[in-house]
Amino acid sequence: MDQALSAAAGQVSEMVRASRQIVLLSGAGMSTSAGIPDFRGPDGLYRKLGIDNPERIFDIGVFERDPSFYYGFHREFLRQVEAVKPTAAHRFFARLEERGKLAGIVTQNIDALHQKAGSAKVLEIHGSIWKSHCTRCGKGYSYRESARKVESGGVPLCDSCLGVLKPDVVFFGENVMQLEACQELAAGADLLFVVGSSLVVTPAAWLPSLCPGTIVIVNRGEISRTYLPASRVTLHVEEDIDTFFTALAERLGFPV
Ligand code: CNA
Repeated sequence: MDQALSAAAGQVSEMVRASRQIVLLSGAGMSTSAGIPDFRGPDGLYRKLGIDNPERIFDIGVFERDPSFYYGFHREFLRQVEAVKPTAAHRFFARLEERGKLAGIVTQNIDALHQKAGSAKVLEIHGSIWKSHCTRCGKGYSYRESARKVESGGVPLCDSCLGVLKPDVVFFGENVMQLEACQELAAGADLLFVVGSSLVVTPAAWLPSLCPGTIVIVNRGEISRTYLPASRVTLHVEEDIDTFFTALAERLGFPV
């Protein structure tokens, strides 16, 4: 193990031992090693899709005008999500929860990999793909029902009123979910991990500013520091996420 990695794992293991209310704010970088590309990283979707303004995929105005643009992306995303397994980093936080150390997770991800790893205390601030609803009559659809419609091509429509279905994912221009609970979690953290997020998307990017404790960032690549409380960021580990959490878990005596 290289020296910088070993030193960072050693330092953070002491912080974990001393903490009782650990909180994680996770982003798309946490799932890249599972095979789901992030948005803004070097192999991210934005670069791959070559779309001028890729945030349009999750723009509610664009969805309302032309839902087929979104469903072109969604169909591919569903294929990926079905196939993937949680990473070492997801498992690490599930183990912390088992040990009574974790107050909770706020995830910006919509892939449910925290839950697949065994985490129960998960707040999905940007919603998830596990449920959908009709944008006209509000009828709810399970993951299976909507996935079947999506796989058969085109834009999925409601059985009752032929309205367009929309997954319960938060689009740009919509309110995030469970914001108050997310804020409470951040405000009670004695140690906050920010993992695999560029901290560009608000209000998730505001959450670290509420943390009264110490903040550890694990992220390679650029992050926005606009809302980060610099004095509370004890460490920024610019390492591969799985490599770091595997090393940290070994230090703590519970390999993942
Ligand atoms: P982002 O803006 O794509 O940033 C991800 C960050 O992680 C970048 O800085 C990358 O360089 C970094 N990163 C990627 N892989 C690694 C790695 N192996 N080791 C270390 N660092 C790495 O993602 P955010 O989450 O900040 O953006 C918020 C959006 C992205 C949320 O609304 C998500 O819903 C959305 N998103 C989610 C998924 C998913 O559910 N897995 C996938 C793609 C996008």
